[in-house]
Amino acid sequence: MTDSAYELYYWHPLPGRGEFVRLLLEQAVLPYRDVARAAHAEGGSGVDVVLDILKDANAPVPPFAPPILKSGEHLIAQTANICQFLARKHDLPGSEDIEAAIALQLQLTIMDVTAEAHDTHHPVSVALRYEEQRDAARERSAAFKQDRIPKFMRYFERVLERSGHPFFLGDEVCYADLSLFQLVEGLRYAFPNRMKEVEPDLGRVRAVVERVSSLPRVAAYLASDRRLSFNEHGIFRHYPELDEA
Ligand SMILES: N[C@@H](CCC(=O)N[C@@H](CS)C(=O)NCC(=O)O)C(=O)O
Repeated sequence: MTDSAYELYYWHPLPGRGEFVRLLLEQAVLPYRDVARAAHAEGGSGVDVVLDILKDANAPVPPFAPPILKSGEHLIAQTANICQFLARKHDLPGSEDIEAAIALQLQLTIMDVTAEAHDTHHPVSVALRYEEQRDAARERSAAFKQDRIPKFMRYFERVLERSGHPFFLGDEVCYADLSLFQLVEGLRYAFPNRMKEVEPDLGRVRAVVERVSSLPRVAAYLASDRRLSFNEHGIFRHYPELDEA
């Protein structure tokens, strides 16, 4: 690790929104310390370090929620904002002019559907356990599967069709492509039955997912123990009763 390494703060062991940032850091080969994960590996809590930084009174602009990227003295939050910050700072695809606006537009849309995926298991309140809002979760999941998954995914399919390129912005992968991969993988985990029904119409989206997973750095990351598997504490959760027809 170098002095200039970023610090990433995200609840461990949830992949959650932290994973969108990790994929970008890994693909761009930007050195980072996964702080909560490191604390957990050292016998501490993967939660307390995040709570501590949320309370950090010294930050000029305190973040509201993780993921949080520490860059020098600054704490940067909001997943899409972190992605754009890194793209700009390191001159990555999707960092300039109109492309910057388009990459951010796509990333924000991915974050919208991600929030809706979260709300399928927590439709009433994040302060309640899933088991306390199961009936509402069934209702919310039914609508998400019926209307929202196809609407969002067909939108991404349409964007890729118009692009006419292997990725959203052209021949090079941008952070929104990496996040599309994570979104599709998350939805496949959470709603495998529904995704099997909608995926046949999503040839371009599936091709991007395949291309992203085959990028050498992403492939190495996915095969490493740094990659966190989806689980029932994160955003994309698999509850069989919510995936039923
Ligand atoms: N819009 C924010 C949402 C951040 C967010 O909701 N983070 C979750 C974890 S994935 C959290 O800890 N939220 C705490 C809260 O909302 O009180 C983003 O995209 O980063």
